[in-house]
Parts: sequence; C-alpha cells; structure tokens
Amino acid sequence: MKVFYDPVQKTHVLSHEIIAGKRFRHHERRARIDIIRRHLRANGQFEFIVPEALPMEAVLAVHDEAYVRFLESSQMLSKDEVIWPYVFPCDRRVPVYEPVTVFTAGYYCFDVGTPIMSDTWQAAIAAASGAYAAAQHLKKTGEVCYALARPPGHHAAAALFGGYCYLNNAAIAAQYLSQYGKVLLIDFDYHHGNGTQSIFYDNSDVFYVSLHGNPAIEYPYFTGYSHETGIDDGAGFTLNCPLEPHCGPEEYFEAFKTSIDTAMKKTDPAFIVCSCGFDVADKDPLGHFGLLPENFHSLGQIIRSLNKPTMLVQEGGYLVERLGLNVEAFLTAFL
Ligand code: OKP
Ligand code: ZN
Repeated sequence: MKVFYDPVQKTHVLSHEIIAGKRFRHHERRARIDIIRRHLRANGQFEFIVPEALPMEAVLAVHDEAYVRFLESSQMLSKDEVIWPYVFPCDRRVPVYEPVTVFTAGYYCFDVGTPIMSDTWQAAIAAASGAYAAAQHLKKTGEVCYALARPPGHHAAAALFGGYCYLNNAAIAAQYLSQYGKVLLIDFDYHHGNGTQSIFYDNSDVFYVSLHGNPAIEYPYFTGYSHETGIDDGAGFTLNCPLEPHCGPEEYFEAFKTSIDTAMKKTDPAFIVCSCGFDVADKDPLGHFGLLPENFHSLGQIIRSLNKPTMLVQEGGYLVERLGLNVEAFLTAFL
C-alpha cells in the first residue's frame, strides 16, 4: 500500500495546551508520526512516498483565500514566536477586522489548543499534499492508499482553525474526488469533524458520516448531534451518530454498520474518503470508545467490504505507545 508522508510535517512542534484551565503537555506530538512509520516500515507491505506540493487551487476549493493568506503569513514569524489565540469574536453580527497581531488571531480560530508557529504552515501544506496525492492516486489507479497526515484536519473549516487542525486534509481530497463522482466521507475519529461537516453542509456531492463522543460532554461540544443533517442542496447528506463515552466495541460496531449502511444507500459513492481517528482506541487520553487492535482490523474489514475505491487519511490518536499497532492492524485489513 502506498503511504504519502513528508518529513516536513514533523517541523510543527507544539509545547503545551490548556484544557479547561489546566496545563498539559500537548497531545498532538511528533512521536505519533514516528511510531506509525516504525510499525509500517517493519511490516514491509507499505511503500512511503513524499508527495509533491499540492496546487493552491486545491486548497482554495475548500478554504477561503483570506484565511489561507493569514496562515501562509505565519512563515514570517521568528523561531520562538507563537500565535496563541485566546479571544474570539463570537458575535459576528458586528463587523470584525482581519487579524493583525497575535491578539486578534482568534478571528480565524475556535479554541485555545491550536497555536501557530513559523513552521506550522509548511507542515500543514505537507499534510494536505499527502491527502491530495492520495486522492490523485486513487482516481488514477483505484488502489487503496493512506495519507499519514499531521497536523490533522477534520476540525478545520473554510476559514477556521482549531482542534489541532489548520487545513482540512480529508476535505481537500474529497473535494478533488467529487469532480469525478459522489464521495462518501466516513469519519471515525472520537471527536466530531465539525470542520468537515461545515465544509460540505450544503453540498450533496460529498456525504459526511461521523461517529463520535456525545457532543454534550465531549469536544468540540457544539456540533455533531443527530439532528444536524445538512442544508439546501446538502439536506440529508450529513449523518451524525453521537455515542456515549465507554459504550464499548459491541455497541460501537452496531452503530458503525447501521450508519454506513444508511449512508451507502443514500449516496452509492464512486469514492470513499476515510478520516481515521485512532483516539477511539482503548486507553486513549482524549477518546473513550475502548477499541482494541483487533477491533481496528475489523473496522478496516468493514470499510473494505463496501467494495469502493477508498483512501484513508490520518486524523487523531494520542496513545502513542499503541498508535503504531492500531494503525497497522487497521491498514492491513485492506491488503
Ligand atoms: C483533535 B482530533 C478534552 C479536550 C481536548 C482538543 C481535542 C482535539 C482533538 N477534554 N481538546 O483528534 O479530533
Ligand atoms: Zn479526535
């Protein structure tokens, strides 16, 4: 299986984050990449490819131009500077102004866990390039492939970063593929992909289906309820399945099969893009569905059995010591 990954993705380094007022070492660590690479290398059935930089049009097909220019301008930061948003213009009825200093970066942001450093842009572009290269490879060959994306993408909307995400890697891939046929975007990360949902909310070309922790008590809290089903052309093309934390593998798989079945009947997709969040793993510090390595293999088998051209994009997964094993168990189901 081809794996798209660029070492530049490791230059983005996050020190800490504040969750509900408490300081933690940041969960989105570079070691996540290392352990996945180590496992896939040792397995021997994976071919690593450094993607070419994606065309800016592919980014702008998903993200607003001013937002992209803002992110891009962060390359001008010095090595020790950090843009760390902490004030957010929530009432958008009054005109708000484009950010000019670190104090106004909240204009394009929705949480305090997602700082911007001088290397953030190049890492985000490299991750998005991997997803785009995977989409091109899928279109050309129909072969399953995997983008080892970091930073992740599914919380990033057209003009918002947050949830450790800056560019929406899976959405960029899905948007590209949707030129050639309907896309089913399956998101199994523990957290609702508010960004992906937002990007395709009024679009019937990409069906978004997500299973995630109940947003009443789990990040990102304000979206992911089952009554959110899309608007305008996209009405009926979003399917959210919130589950209780600690529901366990049995209930999870039942819900997974039912949701995917509903989505497949509604779209009959030409392509599947899968946002793969391994924070549904047992003992993950940020997710609580309790999936074991063998459960990830089954998850892969279910997606494979849909029998559609499929590409896989890495999202979350923060239990570093298990992440490589879990990703390997999942991916080998497609071989
Ligand atoms: C990114 B992805 C937990 C707070 C967690 C941010 C989580 C971001 C997850 N109480 N804060 O894996 O969906
Ligand atoms: Zn997550």
